[in-house]
Amino acid sequence: MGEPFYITTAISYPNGKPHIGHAYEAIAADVIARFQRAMGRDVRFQTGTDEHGLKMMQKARDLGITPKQLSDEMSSHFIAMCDELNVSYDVFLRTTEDRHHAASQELWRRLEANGDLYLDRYEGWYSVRDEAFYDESELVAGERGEKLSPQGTPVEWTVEESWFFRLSKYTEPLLQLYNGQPQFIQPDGRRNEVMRFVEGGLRDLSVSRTSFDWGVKVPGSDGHVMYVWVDALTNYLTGLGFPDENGDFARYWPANLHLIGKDIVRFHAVYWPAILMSAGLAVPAQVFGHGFLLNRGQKESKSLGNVTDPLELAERFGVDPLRYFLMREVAFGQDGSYSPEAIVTRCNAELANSYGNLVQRVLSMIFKNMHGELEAFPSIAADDALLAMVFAACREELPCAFAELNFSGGIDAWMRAVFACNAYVDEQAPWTLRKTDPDRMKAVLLTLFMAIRDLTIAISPVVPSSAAKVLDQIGIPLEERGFPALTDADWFMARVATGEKLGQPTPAFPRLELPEDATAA
Ligand code: ME8
Repeated sequence: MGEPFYITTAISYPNGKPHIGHAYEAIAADVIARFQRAMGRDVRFQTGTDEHGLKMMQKARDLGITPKQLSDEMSSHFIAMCDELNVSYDVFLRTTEDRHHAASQELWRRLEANGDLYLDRYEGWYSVRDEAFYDESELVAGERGEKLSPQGTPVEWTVEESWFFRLSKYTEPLLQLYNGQPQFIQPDGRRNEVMRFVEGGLRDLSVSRTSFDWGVKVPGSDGHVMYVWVDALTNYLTGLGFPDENGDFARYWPANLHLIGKDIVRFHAVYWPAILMSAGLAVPAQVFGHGFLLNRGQKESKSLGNVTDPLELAERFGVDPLRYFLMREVAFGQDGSYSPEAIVTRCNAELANSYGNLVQRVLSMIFKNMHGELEAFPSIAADDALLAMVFAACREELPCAFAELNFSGGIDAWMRAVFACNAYVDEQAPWTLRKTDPDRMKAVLLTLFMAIRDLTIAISPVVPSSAAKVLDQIGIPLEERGFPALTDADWFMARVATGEKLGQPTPAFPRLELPEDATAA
């Protein structure tokens, strides 16, 4: 078994159906999980839903149902979204599960045993939408002069008895963590923001609520439920079997990567490591705050009427084109914009025309002109140069970029290799060689066959079903579809030795049509 790799997404609030931001995060995490598996790692991939707190309670009240009914109904949409988008999670965790309550209470006891919890009164601002406490100094003025959170959400003055966590005690240990483990918060811009916030000094954090009861009960403190973020963050431990520290926990903790959006970096990069330190547990290797996805440059909101159902997009354009677009178009870490036109333009130019056509043309020519038969062939310098270039892109450039979560950069290197293959086809003109030099035509087509296998393995984490379709058609065994297989110099002769012929290919990357109702960009 390979070295363990534990990756998590944020757990989403199921107070409505999933939106495009949820799909974006799930897809990005899935690409990482599939990439790491293809690199030979033993991946554990967890996602889920964050079902407690005031936001859920208020939404349920508005709908006239219980918060449990709301979370049961809505979490099923999040599970369906992951399944539909081919997200290969190992654990889908719901925070209303009994095992999660038990894990959160055990973590709480540890903070208490370490002397880090005390009872006091909270007086301050709270945003239900962000489920976050804010200092007066952080608030901004709204259009009508009203106070808003730094995220632009309404805040309310809250006064209640509350347990506090001695966050202030962890100011120095946190700064040491950021300095000693510079990759802990990524990208760098977010790291700088967090460091400035912590350097300003930390206040103790209110970690329980008494004005409602939809949450995990505080052990031994009647009337208190945990602040929703305390139990939410604990999900990363629950899914590994905590408080049992053997088994999965021993194997996968600390996490290699918490993948989250930029709005919740503070919870993951400040509160979470402090809580873990207090509980005597190791801190994760990295928290990565990705950017936000905007609809034609605008934030989606019900009032603007521009909320997109990610499953509708997947249905219109296909799951793999949507995944490709999201990973290719947006520089990961920065905000990005999408529109139906942009999806169609990008996917048609790259997936359908450049790569899909290459695959379809080459496999058709092998089928028609060589009866689908593969055989040993003498290569010339141009063939070797092409394969060396493709190999470097697929085995070095793309994996190095993906390991650093630079997806658009990795795909860019891959695209350059696809372009090189297309230029080679044009230069070598196998359709002319068919008459003038049939042996040379075979060498050209078989060189391209080898290149297609490499290109397809490399892009598999991004477009898993379409890539599998190509690899099935060209007869690559399941266990030879990872990155290590690319270094196997004898694979082609082994493939020839099977004697298996190629059949008539069916296109794996069809061209997309812009739906008629799509408005102009
Ligand atoms: O924050 N583009 O849940 P959530 C990209 N329950 N990502 C987006 C986005 C957008 N437009 N909108 C939201 C929560 N996200 C908490 C997390 S974790 C212990 C608890 C991202 O449903 C957001 O940044 O509001 C977060 O990472 C995830 O979607 C879930 O957001």
